[in-house]
Amino acid sequence: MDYFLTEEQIMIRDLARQIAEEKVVPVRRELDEKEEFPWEIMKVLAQSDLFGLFIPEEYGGLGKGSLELCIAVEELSRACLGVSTTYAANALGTYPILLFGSDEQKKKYLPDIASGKRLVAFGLTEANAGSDAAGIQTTAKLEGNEYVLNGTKQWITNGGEAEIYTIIAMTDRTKGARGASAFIVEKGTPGFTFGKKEEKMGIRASSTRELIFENCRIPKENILSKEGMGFIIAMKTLDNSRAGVGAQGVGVAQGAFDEAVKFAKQRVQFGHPIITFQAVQHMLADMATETEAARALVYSVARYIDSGAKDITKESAMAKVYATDIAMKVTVNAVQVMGGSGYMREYPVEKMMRDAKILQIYEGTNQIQRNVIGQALIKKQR
Ligand code: COS
Repeated sequence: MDYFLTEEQIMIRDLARQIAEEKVVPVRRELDEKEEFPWEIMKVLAQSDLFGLFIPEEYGGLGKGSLELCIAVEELSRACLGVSTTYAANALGTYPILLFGSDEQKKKYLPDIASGKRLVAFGLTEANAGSDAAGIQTTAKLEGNEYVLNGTKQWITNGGEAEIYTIIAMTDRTKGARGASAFIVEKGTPGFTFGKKEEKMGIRASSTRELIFENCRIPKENILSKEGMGFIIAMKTLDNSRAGVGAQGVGVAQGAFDEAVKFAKQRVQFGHPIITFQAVQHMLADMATETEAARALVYSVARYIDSGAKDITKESAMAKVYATDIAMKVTVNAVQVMGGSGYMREYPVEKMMRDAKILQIYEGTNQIQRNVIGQALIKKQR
């Protein structure tokens, strides 16, 4: 399919693909087995300027948009979702600053993020606030010139490894969603520590930790926008980021599909390569079609975001839910096409299947995405 990418977008795709093939594929199994954070690969991405893709030129980035980011995320995901999650979560954590930061905050933080010198993490989720994002209990209380943070964030991607954290906390619990605010917190601030690294089913190269705030004092200038804007900042951040999760789905589906086709051409049963059997062909045909459909939707939504459209909530949710449901289906079927071999660690598809599951869960479960789309449909009919 021709997606009418510009020469520059093709260059970004080829660069990310080359890094994925040369630097990620050879180590992905080891990273998964050892649950090792992919610092070496992050350094390569930084040297290749890929951290600066979506950051404006005036803050040291390349000034590209959501489509370029999705293209890079897709290529990395084709090789390893643990690596691409680390990279994509950095963008997730950066969006609050990019969308709501003051010029001063942008000047202070974005150049280091664009160069890959400092990683970012987004802290919204808590033990009792997952789908119910407005239910967070971490508090931020203004005392003189400082906000004092107390509470614990759970399952934070890049936790412990990142140096910059965008945190949602309640400044006024009585106001519900309208009582939340967003803050920038730097690693090393007294009162800010990390819990143990979580042991996960998949995306094991990525780091997932608790963030613990105990009377953590930050300058009051570290608030993003103003008090009460935290929930909106979180929602707009997710609106911008969810197309990227869709791109992760497209990438891992493509990776699994490629493996399944390669295997089906080589594996001989009943005297013929199994790809000549219609039962296998039909599975591969569906996998190819659905992956392409997911890619078309993700790219369209990314272009829609880049057009400056104001309301992207429904479209982002659509890209996320469709592409990640397809990713789960395609990776499961890649294992099925490859049979016993697909189930073995010697081949990469069992990892892809384990990895893909998180895409239906994080950045809003796929049930929440359907709620978001449903709510948008109700609003439109009013
Ligand atoms: N953009 C702008 N504003 C938004 C918005 C969006 N995408 N979504 C909601 N809002 C606004 C609403 O308009 C409402 O404003 P008012 O107070 O002026 O009416 C306010 O925010 C509260 O919205 P709502 O009542 O819809 O909030 P709910 O508590 O019902 O929650 C969902 C809405 C479920 C959509 C939200 O909690 C959510 O996205 N949950 C999933 C969280 C998630 O993705 N977690 C993953 C972890 S982060 S990696």
